[in-house]
Amino acid sequence: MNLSEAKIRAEQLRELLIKYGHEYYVLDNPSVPDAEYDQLLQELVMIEEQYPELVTPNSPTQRVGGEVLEGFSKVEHTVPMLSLANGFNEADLRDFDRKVRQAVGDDFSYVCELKIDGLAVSLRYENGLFVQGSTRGDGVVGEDITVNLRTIRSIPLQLTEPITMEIRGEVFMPKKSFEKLNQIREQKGEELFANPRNAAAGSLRQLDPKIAAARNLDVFLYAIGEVEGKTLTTHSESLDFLDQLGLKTNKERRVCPSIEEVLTYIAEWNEKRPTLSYEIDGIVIKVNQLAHQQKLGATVKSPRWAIAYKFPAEEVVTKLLHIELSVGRTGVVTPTAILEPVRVAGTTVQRASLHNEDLIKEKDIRIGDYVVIRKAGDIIPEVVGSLADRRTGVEEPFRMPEHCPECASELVRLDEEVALRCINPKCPAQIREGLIHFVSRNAMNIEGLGERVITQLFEADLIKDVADIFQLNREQLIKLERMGEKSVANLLNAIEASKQNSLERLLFGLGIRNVGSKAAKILAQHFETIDNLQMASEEELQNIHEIGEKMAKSVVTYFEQPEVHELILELKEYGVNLTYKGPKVQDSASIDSIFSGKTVVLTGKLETLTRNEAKEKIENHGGKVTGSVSKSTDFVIAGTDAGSKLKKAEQLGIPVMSETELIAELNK
Ligand code: 0OX
Repeated sequence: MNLSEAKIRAEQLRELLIKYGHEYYVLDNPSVPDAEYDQLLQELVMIEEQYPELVTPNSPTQRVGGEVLEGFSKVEHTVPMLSLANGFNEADLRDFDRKVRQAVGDDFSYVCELKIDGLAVSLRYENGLFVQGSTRGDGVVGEDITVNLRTIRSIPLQLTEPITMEIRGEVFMPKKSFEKLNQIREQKGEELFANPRNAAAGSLRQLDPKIAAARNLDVFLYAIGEVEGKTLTTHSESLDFLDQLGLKTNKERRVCPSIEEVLTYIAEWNEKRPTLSYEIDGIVIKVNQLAHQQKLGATVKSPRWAIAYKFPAEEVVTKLLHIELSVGRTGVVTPTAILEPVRVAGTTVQRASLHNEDLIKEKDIRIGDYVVIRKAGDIIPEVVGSLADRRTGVEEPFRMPEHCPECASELVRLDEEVALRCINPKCPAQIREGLIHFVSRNAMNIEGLGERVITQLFEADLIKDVADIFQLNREQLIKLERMGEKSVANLLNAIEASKQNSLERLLFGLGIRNVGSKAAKILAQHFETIDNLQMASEEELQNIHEIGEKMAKSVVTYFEQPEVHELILELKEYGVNLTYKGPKVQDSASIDSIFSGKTVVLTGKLETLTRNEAKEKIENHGGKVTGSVSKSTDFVIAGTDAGSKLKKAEQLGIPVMSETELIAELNK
């Protein structure tokens, strides 16, 4: 075959492969056997190998990129990706319906859609070509995962029209693929994914597109963010338009003339849910008329024209084998139900927290009982109650012990608390849990130093308090289980790097009673050094707006302990930073700036500042930066290529500033 023959054949093959691929992956209705598709694809691969100049970026052979990324870059969503408000029962839905009616009258319809339990993504097509795909992120800025999205066969690389648009949808992993993936992971001794949603999220987060390609992900598209040169009047029309462009939408959608039909749709799908090949966690109800959507608008977080009805969590019955006790960092003793393993919401559950003795009594849960289990928020297993009529007489009521299961000292009930505590400061369980907390993500964030390694180090007597972490050495670490030279080197680097953390991480990590991560930040910002904080009186602490009496007392009591003085000296000696490094704050009302107390929206590309820098600077000048323009916006900062936000600001008569004007104001 010469070049010109090859060119003609390659074009033919591409056309056929795109058609068959669309039938197979998008319409789920193939017209040729799989073997024929594979044969044609193979033929195209060979032609492209022989004549690399014939490869086009959107050839069906070009889905999986060869390079491994170093990280994902950030993508700003020109139209924010809002999330949905939730409803849990009929009353919530009728309430939603009443509010919609109040705003737009009675002349409208709803569209009901299955709520796919996956990951929201945005796809950008330019002149019909897929150019960029991103995650939702915080709704304003997401991550560029184009290379992974290109591997999803149901995402066309080219639309049927040369249109420029941005669309949203949900990437998910079918139930069967999830089960297969977990089976393989189990055989390889790898950690299992908790549910298809996590598996899909984990796959899209891979830096090597080959991994995502092997994961059999799929997509349903359900909204248009922006479109050029096309006027649409209803949501159902938009979805039909997506179909026409070759994009995959969910076919179970239904236009419902009133809330009554919406309720019928929900009841139907509540029954039919198990028959689906993918997971759904509810039903999305949207006002169909786009003009009405516009009129209803959105709150900061979610549109007022849509609501997600969430299905009640799946409940299953299993046997409570026994109750295990564990001692936490603060000495609280928590009972945990050990269950006969049971599948619920996609995973096998064998443990569930029972929280405290009162709750066990209230629910009349006895050891040996059959109990009802569900997952709260579809993640954390909980015991709903017991089935008293299935008792045989051998079940035993549970009593909390009087002594700590780890150190045997007497347990006490402090103040009015329901929890029982071990108050022995030398209790090994508390020390170990405290160390685990110290290195955790929101505290010192030492990667490679998780629960398993800390427990080993603690049991080998290599660390007794948090300061000991900073004098660990290679010889000690290399002896631990599953620790090679590389992990040791990485761990020592991570420990070294953590010494530079700003003070709030250390403060939170120390586990001072009542001081959470937010309070730690306020204290660090206010006092700047640990020495200043250590000298602060209760009164001084309480003078800080966000610090109450209880927290002030805990802080003073903590720093009065001689062991704490010693610990701080040791930390200093090891070179651990004990000062605050973040931005200084002032009371926003007292700042002399035009941004003081004002709400600001950033849009378009900034040239000099990054978005985060601009946000931080505006905040340091007492302003608040939000994602979308509304009547309560005071200023809009418009960079280049500013889109719909700028338009809206102009419509609402909100002052608009350029980046140069912003910088000038910030420098005043
Ligand atoms: C889903 C789903 C999610 C568009 C406007 C706000 C939310 N998980 O299946 N979101 C939406 O709608 C967006 N629709 C859906 N079907």
